[in-house]
Amino acid sequence: MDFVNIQLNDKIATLTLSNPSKLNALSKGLVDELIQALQICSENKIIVVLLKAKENKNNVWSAGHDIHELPEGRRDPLSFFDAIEVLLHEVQGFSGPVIAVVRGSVWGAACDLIMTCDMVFADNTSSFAITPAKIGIPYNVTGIMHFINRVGLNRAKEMFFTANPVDAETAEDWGIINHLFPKDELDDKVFEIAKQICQNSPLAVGVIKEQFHYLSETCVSMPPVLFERISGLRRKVYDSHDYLEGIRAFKEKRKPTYLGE
Ligand code: YZS
Repeated sequence: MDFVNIQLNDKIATLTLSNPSKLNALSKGLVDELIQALQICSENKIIVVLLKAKENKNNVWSAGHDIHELPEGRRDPLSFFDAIEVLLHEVQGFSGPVIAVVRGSVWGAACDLIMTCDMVFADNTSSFAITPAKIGIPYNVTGIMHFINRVGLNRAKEMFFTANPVDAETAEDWGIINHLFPKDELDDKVFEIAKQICQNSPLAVGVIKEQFHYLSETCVSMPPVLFERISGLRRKVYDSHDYLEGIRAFKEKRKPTYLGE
């Protein structure tokens, strides 16, 4: 694979995002490989997947969606069958725990990926930002639910409205991270936890994971009309001048000028 490194170690697999020159941005190429890597893990009866990212000089775990690949308007940028969304479904549907191991900053869709993982362990260089408001993107319903489920309504609003990175200590306090470990101990500690999980019944672990998934999804019961209204509201954003402006400003390395239309 070009962008993902796979290491299989008995029942534990380590998948490493490996495109440091692009700050491990979630390009379609990288995401498709990650999906393929999870399928390889299933075929090899892997119980625990550790998700890591190759370190880079910018200290970025992943810069999120590759902004150059976002559609330029008139199309939902985060729809159900887009690669990143498919990846999130695959992580949720994987038969055992997928554990994120984080050093450095995590942005946008990569932060959603982290929230979708079953557990997150990190060191004190980590930070977590969800940035659609900064770029002018209407976020999708499931993505917003991932954040509400993990950090609660108030903190999710703070993360989305400010788009500011949440530092490691706060992230541990808010429950984004299960545990912070010292930088040098992070890998060994997480591997020990993975080994412990592998000693338990894989069938029970897998079914419990599925139950957590269904139970967290059933928190919201929404009448169809409300769901359609949300789709309409999101469309207003991705059909707007401001949607194009956010993406173009990023590409042109300038501050966006939003008109609110
Ligand atoms: O100038 P070159 O060609 O070297 O490219 C620069 C950046 O343009 C590029 N780059 C990206 N390219 C595509 N997609 C990205 N997400 C992305 N991020 C960065 O990488 C080269 C190095 O970036 P610099 O800015 O020079 O590096 P640095 O000063 O260390 O800053 C690193 C960060 C990560 C802080 C900075 O690049 C940044 O703010 N990037 C955007 C992070 C972000 O907001 N990601 C969210 C993308 N959106 C999503 O995932 C969702 C769709 S949403 O927006 O809804 O949350």
